[in-house]
Amino acid sequence: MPDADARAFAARRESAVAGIAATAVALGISELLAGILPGGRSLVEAVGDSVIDVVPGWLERAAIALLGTADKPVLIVGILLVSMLVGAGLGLLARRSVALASIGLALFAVLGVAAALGDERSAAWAVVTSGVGGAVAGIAALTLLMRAAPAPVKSRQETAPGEAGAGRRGFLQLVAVAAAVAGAAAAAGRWVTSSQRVEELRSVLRLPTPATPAPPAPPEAELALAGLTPLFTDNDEFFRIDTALSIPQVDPEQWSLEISGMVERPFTLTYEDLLAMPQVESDITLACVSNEVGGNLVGNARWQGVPLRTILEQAGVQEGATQLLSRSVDGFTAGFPVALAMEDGPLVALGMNGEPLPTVHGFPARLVVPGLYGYVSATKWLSAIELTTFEAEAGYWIPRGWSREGPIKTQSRIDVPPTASVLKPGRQAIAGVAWAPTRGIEAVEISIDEGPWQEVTLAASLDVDTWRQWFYEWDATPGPHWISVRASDGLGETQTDERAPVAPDGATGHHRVQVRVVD
Ligand SMILES: Nc1nc2c(c(=O)[nH]1)N[C@H]1C(S)=C(S)[C@@H](COP(=O)(O)O)O[C@H]1N2
Ligand SMILES: [Mo]
Repeated sequence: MPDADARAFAARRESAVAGIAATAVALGISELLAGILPGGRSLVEAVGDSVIDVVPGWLERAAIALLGTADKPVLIVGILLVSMLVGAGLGLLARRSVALASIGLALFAVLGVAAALGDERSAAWAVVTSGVGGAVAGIAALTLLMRAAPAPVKSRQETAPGEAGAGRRGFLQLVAVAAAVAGAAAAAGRWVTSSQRVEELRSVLRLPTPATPAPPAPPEAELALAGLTPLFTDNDEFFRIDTALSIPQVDPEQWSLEISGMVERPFTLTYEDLLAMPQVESDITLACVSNEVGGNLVGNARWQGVPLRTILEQAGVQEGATQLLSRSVDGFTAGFPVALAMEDGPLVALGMNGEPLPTVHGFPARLVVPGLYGYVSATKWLSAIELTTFEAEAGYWIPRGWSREGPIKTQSRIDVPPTASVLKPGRQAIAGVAWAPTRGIEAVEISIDEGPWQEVTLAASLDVDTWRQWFYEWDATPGPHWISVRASDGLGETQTDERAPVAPDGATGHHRVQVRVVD
């Protein structure tokens, strides 16, 4: 009966699908374990390496000639396809006996484990654990899927058509869940593996000594006062702003920076090219436009890199180019006036506080532009610099309600005493930081309880592009008090007390703390 044939075929097809899904779960879970276990090794990759080892030289050369650098991905895809074929076979076997198919799946895992054990960089227990974990997950998936698979031909004739339909739907849902689990586990495992690789490469990197080092920070630029923000922000403490859900893991050996658009000579720089160019070191305070008055989205670092101008001069900026638009590997973009890019100061930064850029701060390269908020300038995981116009394209945040241009507004902050402090009467330190990158800080004043503005003592200036510490010795009297601060920049402009929200171009207003002085 042709109808029965068709149903028998459908049942076989479902078993094959179940076998493929279960094998995918096994591979996915083994990839996940390989990623998170120290000394873990992708079994799929290990099999790939073993294949390369046994393939005759002429075949390997032919593959490279034919596929170029795609030879490895093609090999991995091949291994995955073969795995899926094996999975389909195991699924068909599972119709006879799930136990036999499970043994088959376990043997398949043993193959991967054997390949990975041959790799001296991997830890045996991690390899075995990921193999066992993958096999167990795959067997569990196969058992569940075979149980959910619509009934075989004979009994199906006894079930009502509606019921059979529901069984099929349930089965397909389970297959979809298995596929999703497999995909998510594999992706997570690969992500952890690549971040470990990038971290490994980064940790052995040594940046060249800068041709133009920053002068040592004058000791008088940093006041020894508990609670006051340090002059340089530790990399671990530096604020972070990211639009990407997961931090890009960029392999510097694969990375390059493209300079294109309205330039005479478009070109591409590798990480090695950048390391070979004369390096400059400079101290620059980076601030986020979203920093509220008194907020912490600001940090100061000693950056090392190649002056943006050097790169632009090499490319030859065409007349008519008004915007320097930078792109990140994660799709983020930021743009600022070309005129600013040609000034002294902006860097394609490779180093931060004496080490290669931390991954979260843009490794291997980012832009740092003194005087501009990060959202228009400080592209991390930089991938391209394009000379263009402001009309042609707007940076990531501009259509989202932020101003096209983003110069950093002068801000000042009270760090000591923190708001809501309870203090003893008598001599008390009031201290903080103030910044107006490119303009510098000329004066800082405080006001107690809305009284007259009084000048504070400024620490020595590190650089006009960085924040400046300040302090004041206060004779505290019992009672509640308000302390306000305001700064004046190098152009003589004093911070307005008018409050403005962070959008569209940065907050304004004076930072104020409330304290209680109790005898
Ligand atoms: N690729 C990328 N670069 C980016 C961002 C981002 O989300 N993605 N945020 C920008 C913003 S808004 C700021 S304030 C700075 C923050 O840099 P940090 O995270 O190193 O402190 O990075 C800028 N560069
Ligand atoms: Mo920002």
